[in-house]
Amino acid sequence: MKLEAVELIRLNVPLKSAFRTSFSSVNVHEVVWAHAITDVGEGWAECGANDRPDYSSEYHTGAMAVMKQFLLPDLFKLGNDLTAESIAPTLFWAKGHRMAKAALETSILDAQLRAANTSLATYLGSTKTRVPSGVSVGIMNSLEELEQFVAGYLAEGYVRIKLKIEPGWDYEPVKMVREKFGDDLLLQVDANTAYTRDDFDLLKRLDEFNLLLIEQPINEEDVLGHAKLADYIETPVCLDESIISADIARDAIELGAAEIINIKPSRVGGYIESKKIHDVSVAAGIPVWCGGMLETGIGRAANLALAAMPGFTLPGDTSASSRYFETDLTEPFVLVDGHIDVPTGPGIGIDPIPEIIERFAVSREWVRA
Ligand code: OSB
Ligand code: MG
Repeated sequence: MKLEAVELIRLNVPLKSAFRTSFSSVNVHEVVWAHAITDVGEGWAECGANDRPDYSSEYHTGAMAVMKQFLLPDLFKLGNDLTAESIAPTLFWAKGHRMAKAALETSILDAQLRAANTSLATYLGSTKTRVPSGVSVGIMNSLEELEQFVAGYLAEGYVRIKLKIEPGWDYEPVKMVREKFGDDLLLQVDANTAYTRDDFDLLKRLDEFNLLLIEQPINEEDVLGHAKLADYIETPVCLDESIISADIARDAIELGAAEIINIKPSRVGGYIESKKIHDVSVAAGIPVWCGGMLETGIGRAANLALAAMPGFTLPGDTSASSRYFETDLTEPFVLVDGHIDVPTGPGIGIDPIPEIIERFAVSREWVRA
């Protein structure tokens, strides 16, 4: 196939309520999409970067700049030799920028699979037709507010609760949720690197709550620190930010730093690398689950295909459209009995709704061969 053009679309999508983590509080989710035009048809993908370099070093304006100046010219140069599988090797010389690369690879993979009439789930070797859905619950202003939100999500049917934590919002909220909602609730926490090696005793106090896991407690570069923590506490240590490739995943597992892995395709450079991380983890007996970046339906559809792979044995942050959005940009994904259906159509299996793109788009720009 051949890449003819890519449209980069920036959208500002309002959230139903502010989403607060240890690194930011967001009311309007700023989104970038790649819309690929090839000789065999079009494809869509969502870039996982945030507007600021707060979760990773990547950010929207930077991701778009590297796509325009370095990544896209190389993909145009491939001419008729372009395949989704050829993209990572072609762009290997460019260090980092995995979220930018993932957006381009996924949009072209979507076009390739649509043309072949194959779903992304089939391409990845996924086996499930629906996946259990967890929900990520932001840091709140009070325990009362947190209790209301958790009660609401459980009433909707979410099968697992993840609480965002940070110093000062950890032991008490976890204790409250455990006491109010019972010992059977699947409960985990995510610190987004907010702690340090000096906080191990504090984190050990969470052992009494029988959590499924603690996600990325300390600095993403301190993989050895996570191994030391994993030795020190009972709660399984799960890595998110640290795992940017299958090589790092292999090393983190061998070091004992990753007892569980959160796979986010955007963070690791796409779905092909995600599958490698899945395979490395399964071979080592490490459970994986699918993380999220507040994706609209375009990103969520592809994540659901990944989450349906056999090694994804823990519920993901693959929540329904209504978790974050009053209006999604695709047909909404709905929660049924705590699960979401995996799209079965060709490619990512869903299309954006043009009128809704128009409503939320702040800029649309074409990059041509
Ligand atoms: O660390 O998993 C994270 C959202 C933005 C950036 C990082 C993270 C998150 C979430 C929410 O926890 C995941 C989602 O519901 O999409
Ligand atoms: Mg996380």
